[in-house]
Amino acid sequence: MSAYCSNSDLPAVAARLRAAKHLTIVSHAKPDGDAAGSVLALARALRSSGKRVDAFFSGVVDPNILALAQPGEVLLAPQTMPSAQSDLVVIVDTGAWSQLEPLQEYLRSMVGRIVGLDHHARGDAIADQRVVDCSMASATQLVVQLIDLLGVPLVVAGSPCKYSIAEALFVGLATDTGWFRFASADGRVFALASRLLECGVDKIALYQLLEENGRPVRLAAMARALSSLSYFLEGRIALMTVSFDDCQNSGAKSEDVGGLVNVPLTIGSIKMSVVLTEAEAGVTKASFRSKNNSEGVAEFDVNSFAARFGGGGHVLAAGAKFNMPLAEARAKLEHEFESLGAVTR
Ligand SMILES: [Mn+2]
Repeated sequence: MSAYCSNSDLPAVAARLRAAKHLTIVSHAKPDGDAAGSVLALARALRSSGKRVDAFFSGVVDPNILALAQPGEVLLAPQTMPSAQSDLVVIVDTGAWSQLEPLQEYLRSMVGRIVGLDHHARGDAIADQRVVDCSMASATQLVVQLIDLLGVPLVVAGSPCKYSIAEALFVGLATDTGWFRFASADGRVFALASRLLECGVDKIALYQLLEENGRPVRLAAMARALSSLSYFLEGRIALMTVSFDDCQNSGAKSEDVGGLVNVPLTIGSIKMSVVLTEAEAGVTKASFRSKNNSEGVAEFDVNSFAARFGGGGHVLAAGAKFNMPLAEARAKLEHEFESLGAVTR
């Protein structure tokens, strides 16, 4: 993989957006708050400056995330595919083929007409023009700069949208920082949060929608997952598994168990938490989380760890996908835990 970094800057990207008439905006599959917030904020800003914009969510979409959009405001891929007639595609909050599966063929057909805005450490050469800033806690911090360059206000008077551009930006900022708890929540994050709150963001409504609106099957699935808990490296690593049968029997979908991986980190001795989920037969997804030590250094760099399995993300939060059943993925993972023990103390 070649170095994944900026080859452009935001003013140059803004100029390219201004020149386009018909834009397509996409993000990673299974959009989280940052992916959805980035897509919605940018789409609304470009529409309000007179552009034709097709905004897409792809893969499995959590109904609470979908509720951030107005009915019909975003299209769902792969059920609907973007138009090849677009002048420009903007990819936000990812640059990795592995996260863009439902759109791969489309994106390959659009080579040379793709702009990327990302804050992840790893990615591929999909966008011919990209701005990658890993110092940003959320992609919406890049999107807001672009919107400012486009000269669009963060609250558009007379907009029919239930949530404003400012609220879409806030969702990305809040969710990617664990509602402002993570180490990534630095002064710039709070400065932007302050600006967005001044725009009238309803943070209570957003918190309730995204964090307090789960289904009861969530607790049933969590109980099963907790009963699968096992420890590695003298209790420093916690592993939970959600089997295909668990998913079938509990009726829980992947969006129902969001955040499960964070639960073991509430225990002092646990420095890394991993959840393996076989939501579809023969495909096992892994979520990795770590936390900082008292010096503010990651106990485990889960971005590099996930990269051993072809995944990635951030130092404290990453994911990977194994095209194999749960038991096989688990064996691979446990083998790598052993080598972690050898290199870290
Ligand atoms: Mn993000």
